[in-house]
Formats: sequence, C-alpha cells, structure tokens
Amino acid sequence: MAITMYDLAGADESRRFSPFCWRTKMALAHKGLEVETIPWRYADKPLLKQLANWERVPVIVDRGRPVADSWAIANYLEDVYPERPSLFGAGPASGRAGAAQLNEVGAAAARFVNSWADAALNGSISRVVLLDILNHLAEGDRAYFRASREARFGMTLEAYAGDRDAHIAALRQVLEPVRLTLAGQPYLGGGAPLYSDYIVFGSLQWARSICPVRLVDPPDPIDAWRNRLLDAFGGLARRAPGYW
Ligand SMILES: N[C@@H](CCC(=O)N[C@@H](CS)C(=O)NCC(=O)O)C(=O)O
Repeated sequence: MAITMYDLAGADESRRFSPFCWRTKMALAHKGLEVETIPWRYADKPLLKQLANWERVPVIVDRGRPVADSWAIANYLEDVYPERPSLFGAGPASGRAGAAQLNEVGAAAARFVNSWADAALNGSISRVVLLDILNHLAEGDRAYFRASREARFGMTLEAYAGDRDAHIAALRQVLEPVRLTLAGQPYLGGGAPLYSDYIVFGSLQWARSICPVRLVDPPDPIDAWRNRLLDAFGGLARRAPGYW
C-alpha cells in the first residue's frame, strides 16, 4: 500500500509549495517508495490534529502509522527501509562492520544542513517570497496566514517583505556556502544526492513554486545542481507547477 502524505497546496491544488514537504517527497523518491499526496491547507489543521496530534505538514501515514515532521520522517524512512538507498550516505557500506556508525555520521552532517536551512536559508527566502505565498493561497487560508505571520514578525507582511531587491541580494549571500561546495562537487552529498541536497533543494523548490522572479541563474553552480535535481526521479520536481 502506498504511503500517504499531507502536502501544503495553494488555491490551485496542484501548486505544492512547502519546502518541508519537498524534502520529504524527494526523500521518498530517493527510497523508491510510492506516495499518494493529499492536498492540505492551513484550514485543515483540525484533521492533522486528530490524525497525528500535529498542526504542520508534512505528515506521512505508512502502514497505518502517522509520522510527523520532515526530519523525523527522514529518520523514520532510514530506520524502517534500511535496505533501500540511504538518505544519509550509508550506501554500499550497509551490512559491513561500522556501517551503523557511518550512517550516524551522515545523519549528523545532514542535521547541520537541516538546522542551517531552517534557521538561515528559509528565513532569507521568506523575505523574498512572502507576498507571493499570500497571492497563491486558497481564499480560506489568507486571513490566517496574514495574522499568524504578522504576529510572528511584529510587522505587516508588506513591511517585512519590503525591498525585494535587497532581500534577493541577501539570499544570494546566504547561499554562498552551498555555491562554494557545489563548485567542487556535483552534489552536497558528494557524487550523488543525499538528504542534505533535498533539504536545500526543497527551499529553492518552494521559491520556484510561487515566485516569478528567478533566484538562481547560470553560471551559478547552484543553478546546474538545481536543474539536475529538477530532472531526478523522472522529473518529479520539474513536473510540479512552478515559474523557473
Ligand atoms: N519542522 C517542521 C516544520 C513544518 C512546517 O512549518 N510546515 C509548514 C508548511 S511549510 C506548516 O505546516 N505550517 C503551519 C502553520 O504555519 O500554521 C518540519 O520540518 O516538518
């Protein structure tokens, strides 16, 4: 039975823009697991509360069991499907003495990328795309989004998003560690993508889904890397509605 996943959707239900949900969709594809996504909107919180005592997406349901939070889901997939390609880089070493430690080291490195994306990258992208999010939301989600974000930021959405050109320049600077890494290797995971790639890619896919302004251009190595991931898994991410 396919895994089901609650996936943030806009007014157009095919427009799926959550960075965290993209992490999980890429992780499921990496594991070769089938998923049926269920469009979810902020107004559907009571449903998740009842299902998983949780109010955010992604939530997956596998074999009748709900698992919430993208980082917890990645770890769950790694634990429950160890025979499938590793998200943290255990790969061919699985089964050898020391493989478990290798996976722990890979998970620890991915955890840093996860924290960096949550604390620095997503905040920087949000200043660029905040009003685009509002414009793509279902009617019933708009008032909640405005009120919750204005309370979080302590100012209006318009003031927070302010000078877009300055926020884009700041974002390009925040991405510098990714750029320097990808100048020397094809993926953050090395020769092939790992969960760290999906974390950062998920954030750019969020922007691509809703923001008409292109945020990475050639010859930036991030652009070539992003294109490879857009094409991965039969073009899973490229097929999704987006602008660039
Ligand atoms: N740490 C969580 C964060 C998930 C999250 O914040 N998801 C957003 C959608 S992008 C959400 O559901 N927000 C609900 C809200 O803002 O009320 C994860 O990694 O899954």
